[in-house]
Amino acid sequence: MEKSFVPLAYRAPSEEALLERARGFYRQIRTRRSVRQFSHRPVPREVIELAIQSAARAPSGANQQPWHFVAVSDPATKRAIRLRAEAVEREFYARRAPKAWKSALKPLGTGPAKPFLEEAPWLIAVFAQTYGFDTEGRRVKHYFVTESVGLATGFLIAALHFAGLATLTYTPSPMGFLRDLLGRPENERPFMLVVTGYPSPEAKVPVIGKKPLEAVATFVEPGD
Ligand code: IYR
Repeated sequence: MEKSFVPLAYRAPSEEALLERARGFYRQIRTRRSVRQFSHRPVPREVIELAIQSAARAPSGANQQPWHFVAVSDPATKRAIRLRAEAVEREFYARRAPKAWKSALKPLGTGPAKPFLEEAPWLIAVFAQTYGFDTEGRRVKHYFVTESVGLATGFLIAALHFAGLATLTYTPSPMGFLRDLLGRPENERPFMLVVTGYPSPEAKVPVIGKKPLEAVATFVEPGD
């Protein structure tokens, strides 16, 4: 494709505004929790459309945007997803999961029952396109697919959280069934299910901690 450039539309905020906005975003995002109990209360489709549009603004390898989002509110489809997912989870908890994995999950209190897959008004299945097609229908290799789709999914849950909804990133393993169930093509692999809606008024979340800055970041500055 012929390259063409335009000036970046950008106005630097003052340093004061920079700090205020950085603090504001952190204050918002730090309240995000993975929620497993949802209200049946419907969420307008436009909210989901906007969040997906936010997700699709994520950077991606060679700007190939190797993702597709299937937003499901249809009860019969949600039920079908739940039934398939619970079959996978029964196998996971009974046989597939190594002991160490199960003990890592203990604090979360998870198990094979996944009622949230029917309770939540929307399930957003995120697909990763392992390759694409050019205008002549020839296969095009995609670069950094996992990184790109991970970024888009991060944008998606941040957008939904910012809007005021609860989210759960859910990955039944294996989850190949989602491709068949949702009729997606061969070049797409299911990446994650993002469950979203209002939390149930009864929703409880485990008491867990997040690592402090010193544990997750190292700064290398002049004079160090
Ligand atoms: N998919 C299972 C197990 C599970 C795995 C991880 I890694 C989690 O962070 C949480 C759960 C389940 O959803 O129960």
